[in-house]
Amino acid sequence: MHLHKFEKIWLIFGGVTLVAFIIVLAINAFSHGHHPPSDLNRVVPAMVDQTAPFDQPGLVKKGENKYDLNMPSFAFGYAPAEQVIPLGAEVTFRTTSKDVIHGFAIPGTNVNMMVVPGHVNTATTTFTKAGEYMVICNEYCGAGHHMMMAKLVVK
Ligand SMILES: [Cu+2]
Repeated sequence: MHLHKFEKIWLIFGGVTLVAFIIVLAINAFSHGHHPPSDLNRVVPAMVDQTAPFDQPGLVKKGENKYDLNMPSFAFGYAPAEQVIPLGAEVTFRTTSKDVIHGFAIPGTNVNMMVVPGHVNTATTTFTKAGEYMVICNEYCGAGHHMMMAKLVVK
């Protein structure tokens, strides 16, 4: 089989690029210790309301300016629907779904989780700016998806 010189050059370029990509990916994954989710935090979706800490949704003080916010997700909202957070607080959001897959995103922060029934998900952020923040669902979950939100007031 005859290959034109330019075809050979592009094939070699493509192959080298692919190998370089895989090497960078492997180095990155091993150096940062990336691994699949461990499934350690599980909950029965039908029992969320009876399972701690979701039986008492809301803010829990954990230390000096550190809080846990236990906030179960459901069609179509979050509990509590509105929460006041002290300015400067480091908040660990903990959520799970009572029914279908939901999203849990807070625009303007690093919080952006997929909420899968049966699994408990957490994300931590620090609120350094006062104001109102929205928790929004970014996974289509049904007819009321566009109204699925909660309000966080940082002051
Ligand atoms: Cu949704």
